[in-house]
Amino acid sequence: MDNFHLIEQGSANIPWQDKPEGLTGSPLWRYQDNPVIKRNPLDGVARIFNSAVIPYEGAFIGVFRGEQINGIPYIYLGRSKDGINWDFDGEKIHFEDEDGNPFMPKYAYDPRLVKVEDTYYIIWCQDFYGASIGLAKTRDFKKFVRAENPFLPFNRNAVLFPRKVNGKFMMLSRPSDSGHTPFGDIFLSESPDLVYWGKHRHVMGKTDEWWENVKIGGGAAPIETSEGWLLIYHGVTGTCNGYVYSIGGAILDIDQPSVVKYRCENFLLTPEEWYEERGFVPNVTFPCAALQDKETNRLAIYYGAADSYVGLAFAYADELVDYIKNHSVVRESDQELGKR
Ligand code: BMA
Repeated sequence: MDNFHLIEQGSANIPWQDKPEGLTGSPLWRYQDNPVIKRNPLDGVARIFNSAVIPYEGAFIGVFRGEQINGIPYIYLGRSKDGINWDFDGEKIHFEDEDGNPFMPKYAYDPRLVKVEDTYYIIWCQDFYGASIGLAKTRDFKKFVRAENPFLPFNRNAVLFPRKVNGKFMMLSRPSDSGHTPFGDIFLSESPDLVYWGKHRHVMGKTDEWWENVKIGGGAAPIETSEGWLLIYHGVTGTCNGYVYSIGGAILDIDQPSVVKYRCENFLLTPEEWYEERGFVPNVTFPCAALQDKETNRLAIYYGAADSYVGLAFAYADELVDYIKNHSVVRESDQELGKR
């Protein structure tokens, strides 16, 4: 694609494995040595999955959903030189309130990690009288200060944009119920200060494509490109044996991200490998982060697999955007501003 480019530099040393010869269809391919995080990854934690990573001080740092051996999920910090082999802190992240007092959520899962200006934000799902969104900030990955909960219950799958848009913080989320929500569209909210959120807009809903006909939810932080915001998200279908979570892709308007410019009618990745099909919850591929390298257009996508493992998939950003555009079906509700 002529003139296509990523906007942010990213990092030249992101994990990578060359595209397999003869790859057809979706332009995503899996890391051959998946899963990169296996079961019982640290003492007291049975599984790590649905986790997010970011470049930090020439290496990588991440926030990981660690399912403890009592079944309760919390967020653990991990560090890696290569984005593949991870060292985890033995203790879960200790959050505090703005006065420095301990302020732990009752549980915390599906964290995203996004840098906006000079601060790193963790966004996750937690109990706020039901499933809702938690938000914390850190500058040094030592002190983690929780902010006000951005949204009313019930809500899941929130992820910040990596920069302000029109001077405002922007967050995607998926209003839901407190259980295994059988519905759900992606919405956008904006804030001047990360405390007060408003100007809510509908971004996109489930479709009648069979792989995303029950609900959808945000995944990795949107990636800024010359074509718009590249959104890698999850779409869910229901079967006689339960939900199946696939990875989808869309491109949002750069200045009005509630407007969907292109949306891929096909999934980009669906459970096919043993570590995606078999696990604590079978048939789940759940993206939470993507690393990028502007020079080479490389993307490394981290996804949770079967609520048991972390997998890596790769793509060239230009090929991915091309594929989304070439297989795009946008409905009326996608193209609207999302205000009714
Ligand atoms: C969703 C979330 C995810 C999980 C998925 C499949 O509701 O809880 O954390 O990966 O279900 O179990």
